[in-house]
Amino acid sequence: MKNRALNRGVALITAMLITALATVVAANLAWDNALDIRRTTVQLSYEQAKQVGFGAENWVATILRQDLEDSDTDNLQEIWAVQLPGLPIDGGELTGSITDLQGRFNINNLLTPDGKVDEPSKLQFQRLLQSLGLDPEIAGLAIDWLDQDLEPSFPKGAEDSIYTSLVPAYRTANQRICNVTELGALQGMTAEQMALLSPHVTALPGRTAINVNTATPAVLQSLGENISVPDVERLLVDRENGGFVDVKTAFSTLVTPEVLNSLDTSTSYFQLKVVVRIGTVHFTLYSLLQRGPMGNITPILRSFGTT
Ligand SMILES: [Ca+2]
Ligand SMILES: [Ca+2]
Repeated sequence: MKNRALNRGVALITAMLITALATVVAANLAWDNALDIRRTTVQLSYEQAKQVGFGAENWVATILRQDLEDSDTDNLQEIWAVQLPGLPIDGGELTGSITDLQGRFNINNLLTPDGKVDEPSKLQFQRLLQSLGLDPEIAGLAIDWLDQDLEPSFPKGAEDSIYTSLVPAYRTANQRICNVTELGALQGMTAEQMALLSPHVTALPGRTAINVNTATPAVLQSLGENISVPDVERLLVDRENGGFVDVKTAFSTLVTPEVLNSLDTSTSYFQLKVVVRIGTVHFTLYSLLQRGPMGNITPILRSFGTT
């Protein structure tokens, strides 16, 4: 009798243990399953958002191609310059904007094609820094970052001898840059300084002209030593209705002949920013688009983000 009761007790405990184990295993399986479903959903949404982003890039290419057929100049009253309002898509929405990058100062203009310092561009960059309340000597640091030699600019420059002594140590690019965020690595450059500078600078392949129809107010002021804030305000009003058509008429009394030759009324480089939201997934596509003389659009640099 005693043995039978003991056996029943053991059987009961074993049954309870098995039930408890089965419950734990089932709960784990359900948890893993839920995570798998979540992961797959996010991955699918991300891929879908990416494809929507590329679709938007294609759409923008059509807009820019058409723009070239319709007009000889590029200005802020044109269709491409209008911020796209939120557009509903399956499971989310799409927003986007196009920026004319030739409305900014091209950092790569600091060097001539043969790698020497381009003095008029250096002076212009110094004026731009000054008008933004930044140290004009940042120009020397930027030139050292780009130029091939390891001789620091005077009076303020920095080459590998400075950067390799930092923690962590790094080296100068010593070549033209393809992303202005590289300027964040310049000696002493802070995030606050970068935030002030970023909207007014760009890094485009080779030397490029500045489009006076889309140039930011600070870039307009940097074009000449004697351009005042009221001059900039007048220029902004003058370009409100379709922009300048003739650069010479509008700028010959304000800038030097060298700068005048570097101005234009149209552009070849645009930056597209597309933000796609599908469910809880946010996908951002930045695409640098080059528009050729026949209207062919080539994406030459893409970067992705999740904010
Ligand atoms: Ca145009
Ligand atoms: Ca250098």
